[in-house]
Amino acid sequence: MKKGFVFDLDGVITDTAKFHYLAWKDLADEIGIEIDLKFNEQLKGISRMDSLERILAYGNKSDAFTTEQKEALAEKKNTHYVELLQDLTPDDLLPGVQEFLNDAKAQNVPCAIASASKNAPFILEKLGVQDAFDAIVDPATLTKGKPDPEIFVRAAEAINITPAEAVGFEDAQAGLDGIKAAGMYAVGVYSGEELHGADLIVHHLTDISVAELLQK
Ligand code: GL1
Ligand code: MG
Repeated sequence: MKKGFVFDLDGVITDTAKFHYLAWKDLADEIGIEIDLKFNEQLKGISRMDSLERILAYGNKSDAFTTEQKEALAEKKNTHYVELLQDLTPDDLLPGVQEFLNDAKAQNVPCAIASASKNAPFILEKLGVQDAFDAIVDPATLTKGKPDPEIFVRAAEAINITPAEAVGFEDAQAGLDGIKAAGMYAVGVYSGEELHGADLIVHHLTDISVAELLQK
């Protein structure tokens, strides 16, 4: 029996994964590195600085910038990304999310956010669902990023359940690996790329119910 839900944000609650891609692609272009959607899969779930490092390594430019320059590049990407978020509204919740969260609340099932994004609180507010979550793990307090299970273990702790009592939702392979390594039941939210190791794959949260998942 499961007792709580742990959600990734980008690509699970809302389609902000596309804005991250746009902002990273623009920045990469500017420094002469061409990235595509296939490469972008490797960035999903990965923190801002780690994403930048992966892009630089991909373009053989790992040593081309100082730490200060890298920080400025990451900041530039974020400024662009935050601009792209300005028009987000509750209509941008992915199909079934609002209903699923309402249902969880009605049944007193705690929900947490486990996202590497430092913009998570801002996005949840824009979407009008900040009150649906009992906890948001602060990614700045983590020692390791996804696929390490740390963020998922911390999310379960924050809602007072064990990882074995949690169902985790992810659209990225690194996240799914983290959920499984934490010992949770893993729901993969399919976004066009193959996902491995999920206990269940759905296209949208409309495909499953709170009651059904609590039985897992
Ligand atoms: C960071 C990265 C994004 C993405 C998210 C996780 O978000 O920059 O590309 O990988 O983590 O979904 P942020 O910059 O908002 O902290
Ligand atoms: Mg994601």
